[in-house]
Amino acid sequence: MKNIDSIGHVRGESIYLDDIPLIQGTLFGAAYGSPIAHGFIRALDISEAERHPGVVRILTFRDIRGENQIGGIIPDEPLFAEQHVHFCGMPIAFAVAVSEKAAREAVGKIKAEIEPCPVVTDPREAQANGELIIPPRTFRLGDVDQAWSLCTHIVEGRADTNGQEHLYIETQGAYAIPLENGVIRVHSSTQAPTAVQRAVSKVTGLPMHALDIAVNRLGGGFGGKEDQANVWAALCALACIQVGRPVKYSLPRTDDMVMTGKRHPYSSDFKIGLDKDLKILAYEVTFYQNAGAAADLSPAVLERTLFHCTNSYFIPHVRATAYSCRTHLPPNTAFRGFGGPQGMFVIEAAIAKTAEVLGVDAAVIQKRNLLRTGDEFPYGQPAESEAHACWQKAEDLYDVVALRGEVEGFNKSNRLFKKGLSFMPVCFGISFTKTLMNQARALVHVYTDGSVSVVTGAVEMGQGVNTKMLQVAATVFSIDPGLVKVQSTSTYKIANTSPSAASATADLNGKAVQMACTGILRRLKEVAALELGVTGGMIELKEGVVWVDGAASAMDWKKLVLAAFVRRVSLSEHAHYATPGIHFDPSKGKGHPFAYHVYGTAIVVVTLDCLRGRYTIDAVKVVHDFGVSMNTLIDRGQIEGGIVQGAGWMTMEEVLYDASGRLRSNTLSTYKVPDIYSAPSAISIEALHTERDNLAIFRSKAVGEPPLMYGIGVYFALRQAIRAFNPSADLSFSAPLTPEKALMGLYDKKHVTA
Ligand code: LUZ
Ligand code: MOS
Repeated sequence: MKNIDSIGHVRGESIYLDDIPLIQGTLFGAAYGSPIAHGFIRALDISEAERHPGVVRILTFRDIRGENQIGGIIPDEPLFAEQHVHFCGMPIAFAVAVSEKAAREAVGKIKAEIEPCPVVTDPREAQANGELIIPPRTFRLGDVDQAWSLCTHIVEGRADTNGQEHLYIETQGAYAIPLENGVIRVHSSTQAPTAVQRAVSKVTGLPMHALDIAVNRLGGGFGGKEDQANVWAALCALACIQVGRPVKYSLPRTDDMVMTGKRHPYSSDFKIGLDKDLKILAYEVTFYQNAGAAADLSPAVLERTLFHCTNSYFIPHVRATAYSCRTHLPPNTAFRGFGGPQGMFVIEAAIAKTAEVLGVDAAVIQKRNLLRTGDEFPYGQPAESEAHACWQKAEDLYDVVALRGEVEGFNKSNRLFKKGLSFMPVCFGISFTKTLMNQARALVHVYTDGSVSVVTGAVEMGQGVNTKMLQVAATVFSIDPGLVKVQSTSTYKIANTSPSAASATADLNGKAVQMACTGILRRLKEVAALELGVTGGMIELKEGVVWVDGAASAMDWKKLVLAAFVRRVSLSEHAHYATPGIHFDPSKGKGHPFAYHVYGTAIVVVTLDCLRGRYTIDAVKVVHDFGVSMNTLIDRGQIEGGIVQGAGWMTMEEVLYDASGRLRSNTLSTYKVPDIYSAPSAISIEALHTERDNLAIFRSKAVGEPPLMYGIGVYFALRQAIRAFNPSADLSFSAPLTPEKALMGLYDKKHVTA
């Protein structure tokens, strides 16, 4: 089934925040962010801004009625700076005016006198200063210290990954509207309506039932709107209460890029030990996460780095330590993969370096150490592994022997162009690592004409979750999908929602839809039995018709629904789903946190222009563990998008802060994401069908985040190509591997003088 939104999107009819028709009297906001990264406000002059034509109010922390606090996990993030500013772009004031233009002009007239303080942008420096968001976390398996003595080969090194701008097509924003009875409705471009509701409640002092947070759809989230939509919603709601009029703020791109956090950059040290057969025995890793100036979701992201620090491999002795380091960057936040990609990059770097030192193919080490069913992850959960199956199927299906032959042949016959080939296996755990977040609700109504309305806490952000929810309802009822509408979510319709995140949205909300529909169906079947005078027979609904004992009856769906209504039987159901069987004890670092894991293997081939440092991604060939995909079009779209986004992170996207903590890559001319010319020339996706029972909705495994990590393979394929040109190239593990870096790597000193 096609994504139900596709027609609305291509016709421009889909309604994003900025498409909501304006209510008369709407005012527009613009935030004034700190011009420097660290300091103390000594004076704030808003008088000129207040006099600017069209300006209605300039708000500061003094206008807050509740608490000046929007921190989610840790209360360490004021909405407005009071004295202390700790990142560039931190909101200090909010101008409200009759037009966007007037609001932005007013912001330009605000003057802050800020006494500057030293700025730290490097996580290792922050850690050395004791600037940690939370105490260090460690995951342990086996006994690493003992294991080194058993190792034949021990390799150490350092690996760094940079941040990543979410670059959702729709920027952040909110639109707050006063209703009657003291209620405020906030339209928000958020992945987390309830998180917005909590933040707005805290800042305004209004109880949660006075706040309807409505989300129609997002033009992309990628994690950037899991926690960081709260700010704009809180600003607009606060202003709305203060002036009694609707207030909207839809961020200009540069404001968005400057004021919001990104994927966490990490700097890491690794030590890996192998026996003579290249079995990895021990792995020790230390992660320095650049959290930025406040906690935001950093502690949870840090934890997922630890969960995925051994990727698809079984390593019997592991010690992984992670520091969440406070720097003076905007608070970094969730981004597709949520710390997992950062952890996986380091183990892949450790394996690549080992392979280089020993002069063996990295794929040999990778394959020899893949997880097997029953192997234990460092957090205690046993694996139900598809790692070998994916790898082997990829080798066979894509004829790796021939592929390698082509790469080697090409490299022999070309001096200034070199190809590289890498394998990237992926294993990603599905569930929020915070167990309590793994719950969802659905509300289903069947109307007397037989049409069906479904609403859940799921936020549609382009990932196709509404289509999947529709499919669940249509499948359970066995009716034409055209009879089902999926409504947009709001906190009045569905309460206490978890964010649409962690790849788990379709599973959690889909299960709730399944439960709600099943409840209604059970009652409908009872009605059918009464109507048809059946006792003890088997009643089924098949393609809109009631069947009795395997034979179609004269009663169809519409007649049945009407009969139920006449008999005063409820045609509505609200269901709650909580993932069974998961638990995790963070103090021990052990448990069974994930409902299941998604596996896959990508083979990546690149060509590097060794004169210019430019490169192309020739092919990404994937075998992906879908379980049983319930929507192959949507799932393939997610995989293609994930690969391109992951490759962008690894190659060309370069978030650049200068030493004073100012974002230099703050526009689309200085921050480059993959376009059609830099996307892989070919992406092949083959399914590993796994019939194993699992907790996924209709056994269709989650697909949002795992494919991003296939993109990591691009980095290592490029490294292979560089070394094909210059075997003694002394390359650091530092992503992104931009063409500039590739060029520098190709021509180290030795090579140039040789
Ligand atoms: N968000 C979250 C996530 O709050 N917890 C998670 O475990 C998670 N994992 C992936 C993406 N977002
Ligand atoms: Mo996310 S990184 O699943 O919001």
